[in-house]
Amino acid sequence: MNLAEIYRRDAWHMRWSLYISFVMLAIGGFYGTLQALDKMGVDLYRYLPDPLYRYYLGLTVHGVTLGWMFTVFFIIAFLNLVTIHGLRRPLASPGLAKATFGLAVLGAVAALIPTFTNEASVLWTFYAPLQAHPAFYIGLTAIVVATWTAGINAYLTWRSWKREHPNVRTPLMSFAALTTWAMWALASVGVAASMLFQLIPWSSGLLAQVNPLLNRSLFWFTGHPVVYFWLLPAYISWYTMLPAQVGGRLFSESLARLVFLAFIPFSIPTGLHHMFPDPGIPHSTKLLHAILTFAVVFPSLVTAFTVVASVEEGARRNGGTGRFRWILRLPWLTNPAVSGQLLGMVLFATGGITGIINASYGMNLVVHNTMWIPGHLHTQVAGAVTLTWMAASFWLIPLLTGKKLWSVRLSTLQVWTWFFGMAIMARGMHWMGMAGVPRRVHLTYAPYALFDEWRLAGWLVGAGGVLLFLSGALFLYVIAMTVWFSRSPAQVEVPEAKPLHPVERMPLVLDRITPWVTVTVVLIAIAWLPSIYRIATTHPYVQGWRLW
Ligand code: HAS
Ligand code: CU
Repeated sequence: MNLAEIYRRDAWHMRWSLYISFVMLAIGGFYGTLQALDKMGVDLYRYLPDPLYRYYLGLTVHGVTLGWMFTVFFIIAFLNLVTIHGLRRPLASPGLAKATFGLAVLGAVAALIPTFTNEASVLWTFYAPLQAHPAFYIGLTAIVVATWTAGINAYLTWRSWKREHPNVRTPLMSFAALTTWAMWALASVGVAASMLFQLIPWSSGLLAQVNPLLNRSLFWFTGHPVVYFWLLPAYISWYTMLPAQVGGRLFSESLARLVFLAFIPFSIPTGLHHMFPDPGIPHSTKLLHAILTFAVVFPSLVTAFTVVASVEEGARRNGGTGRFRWILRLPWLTNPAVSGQLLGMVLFATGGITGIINASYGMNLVVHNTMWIPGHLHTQVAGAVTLTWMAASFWLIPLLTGKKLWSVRLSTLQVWTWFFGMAIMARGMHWMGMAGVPRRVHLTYAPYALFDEWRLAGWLVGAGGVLLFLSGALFLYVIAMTVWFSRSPAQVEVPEAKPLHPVERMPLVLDRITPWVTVTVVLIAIAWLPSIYRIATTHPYVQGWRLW
C-alpha cells in the first residue's frame, strides 16, 4: 500500500474524529463566552431556556466538552496520523480503530446527556462528594478506554513495523507518539481506578459512601499528566513538523527524544501541586511533588531552546539576518499553519512562567482557587495547544478530504484573533486572581462581587471572551467551507522535519521506552503510594451530595 492508499483507508475515522472535536470546541466555546461575560457583570445565561440557564451546568459542559472531548477526539486522530506517517504503514487493526471511534462517540453521548439534563453539574474535575448520574462517569470512562484502545493500536502498528525493521531506529514522529501513549497509559490509571472502584458503584447505589480525599488524589494522579497528554501532540507538531514548515531543520533529534521521554517519569509524581492546601497529606510529600514539578519544567525549557533554534535556522535559510530581525522572516501573515503555532508558543511561554509560580509551594497559597488559575490554564491548553491544533487543521483537513483550504487570509485572521483574544482574556483573569476573585463562581450573583474595583480586569476577560467567540466561529466557518464548498484539489503532504545534523549514533536508551517506564513506576511508588494508602485507610467516607 502506498501512503495515499493508507490515508484513504484510515481517513474516515481520523476525519470524523476531527469533526467531532470541532463540534465539542463549538459547544464548550459557547458556554465559555457566557462565563467570560459574567466576569464583567453581564449575565447572558438568563436568556437560555431552563435548565440550560444554570451556571454550573454550563461550567461543566465547558470543562467536559473541552478538557475531555475536544482534546481526546483531536489527539486520537492526530496521533493515528503521526503513527501512520512516521512508520509509512496503515494502522495494525482497522477493527480496533473503528471500535475506538465508536466507543469514544458513545462515551461522549452518555456523558453529555446527563450533563445537559442537569444531572451532572460536577465540573470537569468531578470531585466527590458531588454526585452525578452514573451515565456521566460511565461515559467518561468509555472515553478513557477509547484512548487505551487507540494507544494499543499504535503499539501493535509499531510492533509489526519493528519485526520488519529489527535494527532500525523508530522514526522520531512515531516514537514521539508512542512516548505520549506510554505516559498516558500510566497516568490514566488514577482516574480509571477512581471511576471503577469509587464513582461508578457509588453513583449507581452499590456503594453507600465514598472517600472524597481519595477521589481527589486519584483525580490529580491523572489530572496533572493529562495536561501533557494535551501538550505532547502540540510538541510533536513543533518538533517534527514546524521546522520543515519554515524551511529549516530540527536542531537536535537526540534532544527531541530526550524531551519526549522525560515526560514519562516526570509527569505523574507531581499531581499534588493541585492539592497544596488540602488537609491530611504530609508537607514532605507535597514538597516532593513540588520539586518533581520543577523537574517536569525542564523538558519544556529545553523545548524553548530547541524549537526556537530550529525555527531560527529556517528563517536564516530564507534570508533572515540580525540578532532578532530573522523573526520577521517567518511567515506570520502568509502561512496560518505556521503562525498559529508560533503565536501558540508565545502564549505558552507566559503560561510556563505562571505554571512555575503555581508550583512554588508558598506562592501557590496566594493564587490557589482564584481566577489566576483559569488565566494560567487558558494560555496553556486553550492557547498554546488549541492554537497549534487549529494551525495543524489547516493542512490536516485538506489532507484528509483532498480539498484545498478555503481561505488563507481568513485562517490567518483567525489565528491572530485567537491569540489576541486569549492574551487579553488571560491577562484579565490573572489580574482578577491577584485581586482575590475566586474561580468557579457565578459572579453576577455573588453578593461580595466588587465589580467597581475589578472593572478593567473584568472587562478584559469579557472582551477577550467575545473576541475568542468570533475567532472560534471563524475557525469553524473556514473548516466548514473547506469541507463543503472547496472545489480545488488540495496539494498537501504531512510536513516532516529532517535533523540539522544527520544522526549516526545515538544512545540506545533514546530509542527505548521500557527503561523509562520502569523508572516511572518506581517514582510513582515513592511519590504516590504511601499517601494514597494513608488517605484510603484513615480519611472519612461520606454520602453523595447534590448541590444543584
Ligand atoms: Fe498547569 C493548574 C503548574 C503546564 C494546564 N494547569 C493547571 C490547570 C490546568 C493546567 C488545566 O503547580 C487547572 C486545573 C484545575 O481545574 O484546577 N502547569 C504547571 C507547570 C507547568 C504547567 C509547572 N498546565 C501546563 C500545561 C497545561 C496546563 C502545559 C495544559 C496544556 N498548573 C500548575 C500548577 C497548577 C496548575 C501548580 C495548580 C494550581 C492550583 O493551585 O490549582 C509546566 O509544565 C510549564 C512549563 C512550560 C514552560 C514554557 C516553555 C516555553 C516554550 C515556548 C518558547 C517559545 C517562545 C516564542 C519563547 C517552561 C516551549 C518563540 C517565538 C518565536 C518568534 C520563534
Ligand atoms: Cu498540574
